Amino acid sequence: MRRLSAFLAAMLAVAGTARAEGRLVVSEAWIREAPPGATMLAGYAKLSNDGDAPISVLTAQSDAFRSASLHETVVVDGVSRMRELHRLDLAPGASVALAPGGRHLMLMHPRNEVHAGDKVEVRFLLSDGARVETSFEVTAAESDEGSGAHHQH
Ligand SMILES: [Cu+2]
Repeated sequence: MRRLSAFLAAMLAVAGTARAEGRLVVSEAWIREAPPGATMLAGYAKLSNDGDAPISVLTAQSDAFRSASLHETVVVDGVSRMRELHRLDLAPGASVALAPGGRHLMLMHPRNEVHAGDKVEVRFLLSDGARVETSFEVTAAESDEGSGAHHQH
């Protein structure tokens, strides 16, 4: 029995090194500071796949908010709207920007107020079961650049 499990462990080790694997890397991650009492905050970041297999990001979670999801902004009949994005595919070597006016991390109902300078832990869930823990920094919005961020749900 012991010999068999050692054999299996060796096989798994070999399989583990040979298998192509995607790897999500999150950088430049920030959350736009919102006025006190705001129930919705948006997070932005660069998501890259540093691995050698495709990955799919399914959603996000944060203990600091009652709900989190991935959103995209679409223009329907000239009106900018947000809708949930249920899957974000990243080919090996590809990266995608979550940026104002486009795809973003939607954080709803903060459990405590968040202020500029705070760090918020966010977890991305991948289709292969991987969970990627990241930290977003709350940052004050720069003047007018964010005025286009008023969307209708
Ligand atoms: Cu949104």
